[in-house]
Amino acid sequence: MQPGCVPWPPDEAARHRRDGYWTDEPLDTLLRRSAAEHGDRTAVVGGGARMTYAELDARADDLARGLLALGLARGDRIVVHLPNRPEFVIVTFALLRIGALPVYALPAHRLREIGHLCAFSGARGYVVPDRYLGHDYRADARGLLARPDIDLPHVLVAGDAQEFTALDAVEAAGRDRSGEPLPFAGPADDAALFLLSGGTTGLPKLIPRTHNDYTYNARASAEVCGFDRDTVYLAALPAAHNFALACPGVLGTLAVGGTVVLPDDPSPDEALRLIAEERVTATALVPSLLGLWLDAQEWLPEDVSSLRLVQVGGAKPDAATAARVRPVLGCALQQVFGMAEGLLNLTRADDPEDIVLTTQGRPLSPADEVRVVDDEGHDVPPGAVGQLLTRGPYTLRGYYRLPEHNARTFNEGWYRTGDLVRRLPSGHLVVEGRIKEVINRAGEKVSAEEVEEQLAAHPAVRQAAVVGEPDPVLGERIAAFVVLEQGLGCPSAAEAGEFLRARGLAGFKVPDRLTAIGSLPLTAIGKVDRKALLGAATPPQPVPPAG
Ligand code: OOB
Repeated sequence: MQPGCVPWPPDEAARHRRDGYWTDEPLDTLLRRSAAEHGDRTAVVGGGARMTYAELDARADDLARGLLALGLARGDRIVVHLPNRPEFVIVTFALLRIGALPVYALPAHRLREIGHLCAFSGARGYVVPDRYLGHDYRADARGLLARPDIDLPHVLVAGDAQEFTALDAVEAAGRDRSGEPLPFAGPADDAALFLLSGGTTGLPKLIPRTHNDYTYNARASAEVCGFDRDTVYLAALPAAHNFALACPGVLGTLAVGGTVVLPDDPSPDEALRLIAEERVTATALVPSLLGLWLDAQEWLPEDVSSLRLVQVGGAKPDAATAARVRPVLGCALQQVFGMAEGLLNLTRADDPEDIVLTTQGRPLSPADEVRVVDDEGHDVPPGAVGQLLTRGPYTLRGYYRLPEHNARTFNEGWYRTGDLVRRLPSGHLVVEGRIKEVINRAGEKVSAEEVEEQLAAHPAVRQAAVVGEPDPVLGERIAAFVVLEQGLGCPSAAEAGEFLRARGLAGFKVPDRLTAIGSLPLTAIGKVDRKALLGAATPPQPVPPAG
């Protein structure tokens, strides 16, 4: 086991093997098998090119040999900061094939998040595009190299590498070594890659996903979603996020011989155009993006007749938006309540319509264990709201290198999700809220603590508290409350945003609203009373005109 990772207890591991959930194959085997079976079918479309399974398999091998020649080795952690481009897929399989572990950053992350990921994981490599959506990622690399606590021997760039190493050149060097043996990519109960947690603490935590658990995650969700070789999956969300990576996402599609389509930009127009052009059959969206797609399709319809399934998850959609999917897009809706930590809940194709519209699904696996508990950890009566605890064949047993946090978050393997749910007799879950201090802004998870810490660094701010207030489009928006230093004026939300971006914080964490208050309300035990702030966050109702 990779040091810093927590294994499943031997008896549970034995049970998951016996029951067929764990097959002891390295994760990259899913591409090997598909390449053997469907070599000349199209695996990936994107970046203006199409790649067959045979080509993808060969390119991943070439890059793997090139990476070995560069000096990367099994067990190395590599921060992968790539948007949805074919390189994302090639780099993923190349790393898996040499036993190096991708640490997946989101394209929107900036120097602060990336610096933490590199330092905390002890990364030996950083993989970036040259530019994406107006941002120059090579500048981030320079920022990292300037930090004394980060020793990053390899920066690899997809595109114009400038002073760094071009990914193309590494691949070409590997091609010259074709035939040289690749190391064994397993063992399969070891970590294969790291996902980022939605973040309750100041900085993202690393979630080790093993070959066994993640292969099962991808294959089982592909099966539940009816994916097969005729599936054309559009990765509309970042492939670096669990939902689009393996639920079933990119990996689930490749496991069954389907085609993955990677859009050049994340706009609804580009996505709808690609659906028509590539005859896309399935995709995954967060509720706010779904709303934009529905509006766009109503305004300027594209031919979306190929669509069979739209998954929506990451946050809870309102029932009215959910109900528009069939009439506007002409396909089935599936709700997905998942987490990078593991457990996935999905509605099924044969669920009654009201279940699909109003619940967030039921667990993927017969081996998923779910409890709903009160504040004391006792199971609540059937149908009552409580915190969701879970364990199972693909839910982590501990975050990477955080023993103290793990001691609080896990109990006999049960992971405390921080989500409040209600369980129906059918086993479907309805998400009713959360107790963790996370803001879910358009499906992106923002740690209140992290934004508070960063705001408090502003010279005019003595104290800051941040809450998620309801928003009709985003689900929640970020509302910040600040207590000012004596005699100093309050920065506007735009100024505060500039300040936070300049500190290297991802743009999606910047407060949408900022209000100065005299003091922060406290609870009886002296913690900041977020509920009271939430009351204050609701904008005053406009007063109707007199008469
Ligand atoms: C997905 O994963 P993460 O790790 O970004 O966020 C997990 C958290 C959950 O604990 C829950 O608080 C929230 O996001 N969430 C939902 C939800 N899906 C996720 N809340 C309400 N309704 C839903 N449908 O977000 C994720 C991972 C895999 C598949 C889908 C989503």
